[in-house]
Amino acid sequence: LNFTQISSLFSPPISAANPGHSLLVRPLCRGDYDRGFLQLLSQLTHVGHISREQFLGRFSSMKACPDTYYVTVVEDTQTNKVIAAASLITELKFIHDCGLRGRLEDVVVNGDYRGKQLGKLIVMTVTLLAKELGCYKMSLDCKDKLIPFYNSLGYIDEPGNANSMTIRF
Ligand code: 16G
Repeated sequence: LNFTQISSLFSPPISAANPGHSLLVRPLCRGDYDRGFLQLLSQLTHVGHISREQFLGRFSSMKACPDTYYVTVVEDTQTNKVIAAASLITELKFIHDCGLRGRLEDVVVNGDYRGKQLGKLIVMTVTLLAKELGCYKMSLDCKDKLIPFYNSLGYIDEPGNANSMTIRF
């Protein structure tokens, strides 16, 4: 997986550097509290009522773990809104020669922006980042209906290893 191979997945061609008119791919920043980041996440799952202080506190806690939380967003600079997001979380391991595992989390695209390949773009951007950081694999959990989407981007159910299990608290 390299930049050329990734570019060939997009038609018309877009990239993290050129995501489309008035769009910008960048890391999450503190000001995104006011750019609708949490409202965007609520299109994925329950978010709750998070105050500015809570948001900034969580942001600082993530920053305090260097090289771990790569929360990536797409901003529409015309509306000043965050309209897509995806996170890469890296996990330090002993296995795989003290390797690094990547986890793809909290992928969401604003429903009003469907059909612009932004889901593909943001997932491939953080996937390539995981590779560049030296992760030996990247994995995700998703709803059944999204399996074809992730398959199209190279994610597979590994034979004999395709179980995702949960305990809810
Ligand atoms: C999906 C997300 C996961 C998110 C979860 C929230 C991806 C690839 N997967 O599984 O990151 O945390 O939904 O659902 O974006 P929950 O509220 O049921 O935990």
